[in-house]
Amino acid sequence: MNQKLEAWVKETAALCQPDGVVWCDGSDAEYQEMLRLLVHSGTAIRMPESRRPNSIFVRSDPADVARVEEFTFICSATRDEAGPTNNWADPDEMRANLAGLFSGCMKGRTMFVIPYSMGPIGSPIAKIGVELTDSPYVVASMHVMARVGVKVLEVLGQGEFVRGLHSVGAPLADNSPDSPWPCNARTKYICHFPDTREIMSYGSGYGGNALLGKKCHALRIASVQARDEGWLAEHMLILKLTNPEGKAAFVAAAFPSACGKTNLAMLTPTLPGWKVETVGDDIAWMKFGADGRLYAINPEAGFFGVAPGTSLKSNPNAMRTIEKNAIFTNCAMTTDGDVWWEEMTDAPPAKLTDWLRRPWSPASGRKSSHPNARFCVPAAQCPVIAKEWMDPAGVPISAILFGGRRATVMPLVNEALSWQHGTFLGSIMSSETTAAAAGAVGALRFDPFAMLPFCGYHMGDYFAHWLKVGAGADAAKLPRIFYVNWFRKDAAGKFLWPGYGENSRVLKWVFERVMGTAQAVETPIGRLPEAGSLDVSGLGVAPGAMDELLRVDIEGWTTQLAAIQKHYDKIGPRLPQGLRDEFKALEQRLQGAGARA
Ligand code: GTP
Ligand code: SPV
Ligand code: MN
Repeated sequence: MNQKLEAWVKETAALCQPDGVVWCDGSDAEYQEMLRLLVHSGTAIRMPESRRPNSIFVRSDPADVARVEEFTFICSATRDEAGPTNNWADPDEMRANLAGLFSGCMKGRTMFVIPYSMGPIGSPIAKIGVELTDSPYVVASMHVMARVGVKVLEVLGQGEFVRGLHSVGAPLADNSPDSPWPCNARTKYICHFPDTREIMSYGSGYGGNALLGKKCHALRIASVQARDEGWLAEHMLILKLTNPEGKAAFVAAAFPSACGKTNLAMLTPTLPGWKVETVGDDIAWMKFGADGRLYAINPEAGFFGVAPGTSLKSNPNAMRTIEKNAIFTNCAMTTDGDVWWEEMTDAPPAKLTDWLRRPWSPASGRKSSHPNARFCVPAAQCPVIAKEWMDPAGVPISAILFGGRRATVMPLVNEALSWQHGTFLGSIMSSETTAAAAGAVGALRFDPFAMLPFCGYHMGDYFAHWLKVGAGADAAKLPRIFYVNWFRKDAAGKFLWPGYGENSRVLKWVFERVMGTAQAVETPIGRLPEAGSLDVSGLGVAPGAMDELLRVDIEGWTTQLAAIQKHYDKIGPRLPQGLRDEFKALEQRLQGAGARA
């Protein structure tokens, strides 16, 4: 037994005062026991075995449906270390505040001890954490999303681990009934202590707030470790792309939350002979191999994917992945106990129970599922999971894509001129906000590298880290960087690009650029496909739409400069010189192009 772990569990139990402490072994029997507990307490409904074997259906409290960025804190020693894009709190003050909140917070509940490994157990890239939680829903979800249990403790030995303390913040008085989704509707704190590799999460039981291996550990804490140790912890999917001749390349892509990572990771190409297979759908840890190439692992073991919009048309592989052993949260329920969500089928069912447990019909005039309704399912069940997905050495990355939801300005695809220019493009990423986080939806904001809510330190230092990683590498072996945008709209507000499986056309161009066979034209903003080099055969887009999708919008970019300058001003003096240079160079190229026009 790890002595530091034992002492910490004891100390935490004394503080939180649970009725009992259970060490999770990671067995299937334990998973079944969690499902039983969730059904017994009214949190979950078991789905019919004939429809979705071994699956449950859960509805959360309406006050607990997404990540809460407003209450997410980076408690580094100084405000400056957390930087201008994070909420900072003094670590001592926050500890004192949390000690008050956690005191007695698990009364009437069980505290579960979940040892977990992010990455294949024993892999040199994997990292170990332990989550203490009073939520059986979290235990069940962690079984799916990470490798958990005794086998992790064996590898841990007396080693170091990330400490994650989680409580739903809803102690139970003697014999009082539990609510179906215990949480603290008023008070939530998602706190990170990067210096001591600790996480303390209070008041929410949902997703990234509560499954601490995911965003809290694998991104916020890991980004700090990556900075210190010279690697990259990123909000990226990883896919394997194979051309009709059988040649394969691996691509990583950073899109903000609910901007298409899961969909791209398991896409069904519309181009004949091309194949996409999944390595990961949300997080990539990347390190240089002995051969000088950048290798990526998926630290997770499951998918926690956005349900609405998922259909046999848009993402058949996801639909097949969720046929069994799934946990559904905040979807609608059909009359025969199955799930439904917006766009799952062409026509909605006549009658449903919505995620708020109310009767629903198409005439209700509201959505049946919460927009951030999710499925949680083992990655191994994905019909197109790549055979390399658990390779402890990772997969060599040939291209990195950045992208977001941009109705205007950003073209369908744009290749960076260099690693530094690619880092610049990552640093100026912006996207319309989505339901993955509480707050306004559709508001355009800068979300550099899709890491705005997930970077555990100063964003300027994070940019500098990217430049340093590139400068220290063999340029010929670095992944090429591209900026993509599936979300360009026409004047009527309709998407210009069909997206989903048709994104394989862009992947093909990326693949051929990497292999040196596709032509590009150099423009002031980067390299765009030369006429005819993007495969549009059989693509039914409206006349003129392709021109618009690939237009270099000099005026739009020029207008953008002031906003980028403001964004950079906010980053402040820690903004690296290399990016200031890129900004200047872009400004000059745009001026040149404007003068010629
Ligand atoms: P997180 O799990 O929150 O990190 O999200 P994600 O980046 O994995 O996004 P996901 O693939 O789940 O897609 C989110 C939403 O975007 C879904 O409603 C999709 O239907 C929609 N979407 C995904 N790809 C495309 C696309 O190519 N075009 C359009 N128009 N919508 C897309
Ligand atoms: C995201 O918001 O980027 C997610 C969902 O992947 S959550 O796990 O809730 O962070
Ligand atoms: Mn995500």
